[in-house]
Amino acid sequence: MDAAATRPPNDELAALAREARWRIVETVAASKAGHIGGPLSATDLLIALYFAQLAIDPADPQREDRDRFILSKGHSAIGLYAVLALRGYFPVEELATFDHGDSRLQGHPDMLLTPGIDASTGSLGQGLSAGAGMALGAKRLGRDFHTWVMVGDGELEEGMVWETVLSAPRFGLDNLTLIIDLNGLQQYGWPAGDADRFDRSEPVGHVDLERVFTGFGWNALTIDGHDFDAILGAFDRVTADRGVSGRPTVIIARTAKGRGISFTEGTYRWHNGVATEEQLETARTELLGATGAGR
Ligand SMILES: Cc1ncc(C[n+]2csc(CCOP(=O)(O)OP(=O)(O)O)c2C)c(N)n1
Ligand SMILES: [Mg+2]
Repeated sequence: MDAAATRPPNDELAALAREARWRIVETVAASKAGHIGGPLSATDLLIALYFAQLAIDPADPQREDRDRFILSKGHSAIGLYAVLALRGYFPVEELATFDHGDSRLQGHPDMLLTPGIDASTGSLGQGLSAGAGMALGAKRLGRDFHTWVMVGDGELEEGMVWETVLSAPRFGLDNLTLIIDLNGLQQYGWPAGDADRFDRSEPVGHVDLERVFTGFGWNALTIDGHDFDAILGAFDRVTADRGVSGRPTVIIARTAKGRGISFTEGTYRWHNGVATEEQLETARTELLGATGAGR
């Protein structure tokens, strides 16, 4: 199914994103371990991809001509699992097994275990190379699917990312799109000086990413990664460009780490973490309303 042809209205996407955010924080609390900040910054982008863009069929996760999505920032797996569950790949109740030894939903995505996962990730830096391979394979075999990869901004410190940034335009991969979840924070941060090891400064705050990617031969768009009009507009430009420019596109999505919950938003302290009962109640009220009616 081509999701772009039958897009839900933005308020529906926003409601799904609130539900996904609730599932993320609730699931990690129940499993007593997991990441929060990265999954929450990526939620709106993931919802937009899975409900309004990707040509996929949850009933047939291995369909050959499906669009591919690789969560290169694999530590945000619970965000992807929540969205896959809401999209119908597996029951929402299965989220309760997250990170258990015998679960299909491991702490990092496993393409051999979980329906809907196209690449196993978690060791940062590798997803874009895998995605370029898929996109190149599609070109060589004359297949019409699109490959999407999401990286974190801290992940851009991994050298392997740049090997593919350099080579993808030479292969003419206009069927490959990179989304950068530019939330301004990683796990710790850069040292400000000897006395202060962790100043939590932006990983790539000193870089003009649009200029860098354009210089390497990519199309580059910068958007607000929490604004569905902006996200879908960028997706439309990617679609319009397929088979036209011969260039891959990067969508530089400005986001907030921990987005959507007052005590997690904008702080490295919730890179990972387990909410208390009281914090869960706050999160539920903020995301779903006092009655949970937002669900
Ligand atoms: C190769 C590698 N080094 C270190 C880690 C540990 N690690 C997990 S998440 C993370 C920070 C990632 O920051 P960013 O890419 O900005 O992700 P986000 O802010 O979206 O959580 C680190 C260092 C890892 N998973 N892989
Ligand atoms: Mg980050």
